[in-house]
Amino acid sequence: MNNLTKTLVFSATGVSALLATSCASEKKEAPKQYNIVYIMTDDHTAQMMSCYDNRFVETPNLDRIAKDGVKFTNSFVANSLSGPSRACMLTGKHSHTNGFTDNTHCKFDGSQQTMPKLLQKAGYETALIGKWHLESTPTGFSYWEIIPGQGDYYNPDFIKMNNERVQEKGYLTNIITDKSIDWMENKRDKNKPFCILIHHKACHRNWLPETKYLSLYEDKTFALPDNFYDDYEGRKAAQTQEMEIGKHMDIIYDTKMYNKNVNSRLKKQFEKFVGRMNEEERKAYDAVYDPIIADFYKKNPQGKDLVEFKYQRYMRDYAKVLKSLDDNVGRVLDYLEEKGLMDNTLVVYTSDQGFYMGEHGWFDKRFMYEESMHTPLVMHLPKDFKARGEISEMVQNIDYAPTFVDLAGAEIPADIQGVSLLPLLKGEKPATWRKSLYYHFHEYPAEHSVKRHYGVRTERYKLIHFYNDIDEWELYDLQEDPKEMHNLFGQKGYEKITEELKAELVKLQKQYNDPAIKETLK
Ligand code: SGN
Ligand code: CA
Repeated sequence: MNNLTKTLVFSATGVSALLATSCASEKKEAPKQYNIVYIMTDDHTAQMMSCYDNRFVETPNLDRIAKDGVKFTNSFVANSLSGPSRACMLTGKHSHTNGFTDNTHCKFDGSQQTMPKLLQKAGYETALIGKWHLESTPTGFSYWEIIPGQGDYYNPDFIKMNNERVQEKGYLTNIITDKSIDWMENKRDKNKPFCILIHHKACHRNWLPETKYLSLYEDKTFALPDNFYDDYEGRKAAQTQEMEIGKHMDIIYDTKMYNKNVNSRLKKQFEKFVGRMNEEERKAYDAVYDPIIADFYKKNPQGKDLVEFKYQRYMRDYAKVLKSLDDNVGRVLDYLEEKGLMDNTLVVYTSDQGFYMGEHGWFDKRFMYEESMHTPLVMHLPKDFKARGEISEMVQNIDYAPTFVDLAGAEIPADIQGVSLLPLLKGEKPATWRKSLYYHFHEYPAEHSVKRHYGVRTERYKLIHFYNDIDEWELYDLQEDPKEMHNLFGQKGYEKITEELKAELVKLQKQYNDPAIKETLK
C-alpha cells in the first residue's frame, strides 16, 4: 500500500488528508540547486573598493554585485594570510582544526572533508581556476587549473590536472577569467548545477599592472591615512613588525625604481618577475617607468619625502592592478547575464584577507587589527533570495563552506565550525546570531615578523593576546578608537570589559577546541 492509499483508507477526513499528503510529497521534491560563482582575490582590501570606501578608486563592476545584491559590512577572516584563509574557506573550520595554520610549513591535507567534495556529493560539478597556494594537489574538483605558488602576472605558468606545467601568453587576471568562462561555457556538464572557484593573484605584491593600465593613476595623488606616521606606542608587537612602507618596502621590487647600480634585497626577484614580459610588454613598461625612475634618482628624496614617494608608488600600482581585476569581474557578470544564469546563481566576491594601504604606515596584513581582519564580501543573490543592501551581522570566512552546502540543499556536517549565511541572505534577522568572532594568526617567525596572536572581536571591542616569544594583551574600543591606536588593556575602568572579553575568548577557544587556550589560562 502506498502512502496515498494509506491516507485514503485510514483517514477520517479523506479530502483534507489527501491535500496534506500531496503537499508533503511536494515538499520532499529535490531542492532547487543554485550555481555558485565564487570569486576570490588576493590582498584586496575594502579601502580599495568603492562600495565600501570611495576615497581612492572606483570599482564599478565589484560595486555592481553589491548594488543588486548584498554587501556585508562586518565580514572577517579567521587568520589573515593566504593559505590559511583558503583552507578555512574550503573546510569551514579554523586553521588549528583544518591543519593549515601558516604559509611556510603547511601542506593542506586534501583527504579531509571539504566544501567542494560535499557539493560533488550533492550532485554539483566543481571547478577551481587560479591561485591555490595549499601545496598539495587539489581534491574535490571535477576540473582545476592552478598557478604554482604565488604565480606570475605576466605570461604565467599553469599546472594542469595531469600535472603538466604550461606557460600561457598574456596577463594573469585576464587569463584566469578566460579559463573560467571557457569552463562554464564549454567544459562543464550542463545538466548539473555548478560551483566554480575563480581565484585571482591580483592584487598581491609586487603589483605589476597590465600594459594598458600602466599610465592609469599616474596623475593622482593619494591622501595619506591619518595614522600613517603611527609610533606604535603601547603596542609592543606593532613595534617589531617588518611591514612598514618606509622601512621595509623594497625600492626596486615593490616601488619598481630599478637601477643597474642600485642593489636591494629583492632585486633578483624583481628581475625574475619583469623578465617574464615579452619584448613588446617590456617596451610599454619601460616607456612609463623609465622617466619616473630617472626623476626619482635625480631628485633622490630622503626622509619623509622618500617614504611618501614610496606610498604614492604603492597606491598607484595597486590601483592599476585592481583596475584589470574589476574589468574581469565585469566580464564574468556579463557572461552570466548573457547566458541567463543570474537568476539561478549565487555570485560571491571576496578576498583572502584585507590589507594595509598605509594605515599604521604599513602594507601587508596578518594583524588582527581591522584593516586586515576585515575582508570585502559582496554577493549577487539568486532570484528567490530577498535580502538586499547592507548586512551588518558579523560573518567570517569559515561561514562560506556551510553556506554553499546549505544552498545545495545538503546537510551541513556537524563538525563544520562556521555557520550558514542563508538566513541572512533570505533577509532574516536571527536573534541568536553570533555576538563574537575568534581569530588566530600563527605564522611567526616569518616574513614581516608579526608575532603569533589570537583574540576575540565583538561588535564593539577587541581583545588580542600576543604570545610565543612575547606575552602582551591589547584591548580596543572600536567605537571610540576605530583605528586601534590606543591599547586600553590594564587601564583603569576597563577591568570589567576585559574580564568579560577574556571569558568570551575562553568560551570560543573551548568551542573550537584550540589548544592555544593554555596561553589564555596561564
Ligand atoms: C610573499 C610576499 C609577502 C606576503 C606573503 C604572503 N613576499 O611571501 O609580502 O606577506 O607572500 O602573502 S614577496 O617578496 O614574495 O612578494 S599571501 O597573501 O600569499 O599570504
Ligand atoms: Ca593574500
